[in-house]
Amino acid sequence: MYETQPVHSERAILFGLCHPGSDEKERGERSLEELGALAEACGAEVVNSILQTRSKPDSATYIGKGKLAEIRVAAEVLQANLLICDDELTGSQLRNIEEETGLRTIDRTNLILDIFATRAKTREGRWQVELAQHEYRLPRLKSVAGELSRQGGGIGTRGPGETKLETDRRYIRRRIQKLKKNLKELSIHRELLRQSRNDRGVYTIAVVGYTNAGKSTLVNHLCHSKLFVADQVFATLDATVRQLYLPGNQLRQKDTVLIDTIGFINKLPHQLIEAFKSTLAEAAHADLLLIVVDGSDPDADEKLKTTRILLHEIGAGSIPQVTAINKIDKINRIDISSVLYSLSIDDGAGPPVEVSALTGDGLDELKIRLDKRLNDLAQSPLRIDYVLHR
Ligand SMILES: Nc1nc2c(ncn2[C@@H]2O[C@H](COP(=O)(O)OP(=O)(O)OP(=O)(O)O)[C@@H](O)[C@H]2O)c(=O)[nH]1
Ligand SMILES: [Mg+2]
Repeated sequence: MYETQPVHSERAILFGLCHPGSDEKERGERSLEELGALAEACGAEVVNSILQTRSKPDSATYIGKGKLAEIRVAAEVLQANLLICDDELTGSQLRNIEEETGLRTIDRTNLILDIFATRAKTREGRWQVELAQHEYRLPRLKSVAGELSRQGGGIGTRGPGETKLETDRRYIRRRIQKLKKNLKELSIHRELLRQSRNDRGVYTIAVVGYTNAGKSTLVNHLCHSKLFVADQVFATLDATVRQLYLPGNQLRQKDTVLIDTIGFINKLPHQLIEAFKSTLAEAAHADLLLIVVDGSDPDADEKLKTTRILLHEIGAGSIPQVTAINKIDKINRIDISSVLYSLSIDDGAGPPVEVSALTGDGLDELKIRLDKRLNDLAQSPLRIDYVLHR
């Protein structure tokens, strides 16, 4: 599904846990599938996926000693040299798994951080990723300083200052402080920009949704902009603001901007949420959210649920919303699942708008809906109070 970038010749076995029950099994399988796409996006070749049913993870080895022995044998047969766990592992779990199997092991968090490290282009983006990587590595230093050194390169090792990272805790702590200070300065700058948009009386609509849903493509079509678009996870790592012309702007005597944001993913590492908080704050401070869902994705409803959960986590859960079901050029409208459709219905906004950001189909209807929603906000006494006091 996602673009592959063959960087390494790593042969990976994926493993994960699921609770008993057929729904849980299906959910676990889909999660492993997504993990496989993430691993492939990093250049690994997935040679096997193992899903173990357990009511809770083993505190020492996550998946259990017996299963690890099986994995070791499978790795020998398949000539695998990397294990990837679908959850975040503790330092001691990582160390125990590596000792039991003799294989380098990384977890989902590490993999996502690695993708962010290869994608971050701006100074702010790079600092945010570096901060998240240091926060992730600090409590795990013991495990990574052991026999299986990570200094040889490969997935899970990319990013700045590798050698020092793994040998000098004090250096990492100092670096974390420095990065936080730098990011704080940039966030003040962002806050000022946001303030100036408020002072000028600009409505902001944050475009949010699961990674690869088509958010940047939609912003480009609506705003005639040229933001980076690609069939890959986390193509966008910055919040970019673009002017949007809506017929109602004049009536409301306010301009409107769309803000393209970072895509969400299931089990988005908390270190990344923390490190990217100033970028994510653009969504948290928006007047309206435009939630984009890839309607052609068989997992669209789960991904919409994940999006909603993450919106709550970043403090954007109660912002008014309009949902757009995107990529309808790839599907029959009739095939949009009723579950997805009912999940997309929003109390104030009504049914979702079906669009294709690629062909432009449905975008006029989307603009009408956004206009209507902004009109409602403009007339709401709550909204006036909100503007005056923030
Ligand atoms: N067929 C089809 N493809 C689309 C549509 N919208 C976006 N795409 C494709 O989907 C892929 C992802 O698009 P992006 O706009 O980069 O998605 P995004 O949501 O910004 O992704 P991230 O920034 O990675 O979170 C690209 O290959 C787009 O060309 C659409 O309406 N129809
Ligand atoms: Mg994007």
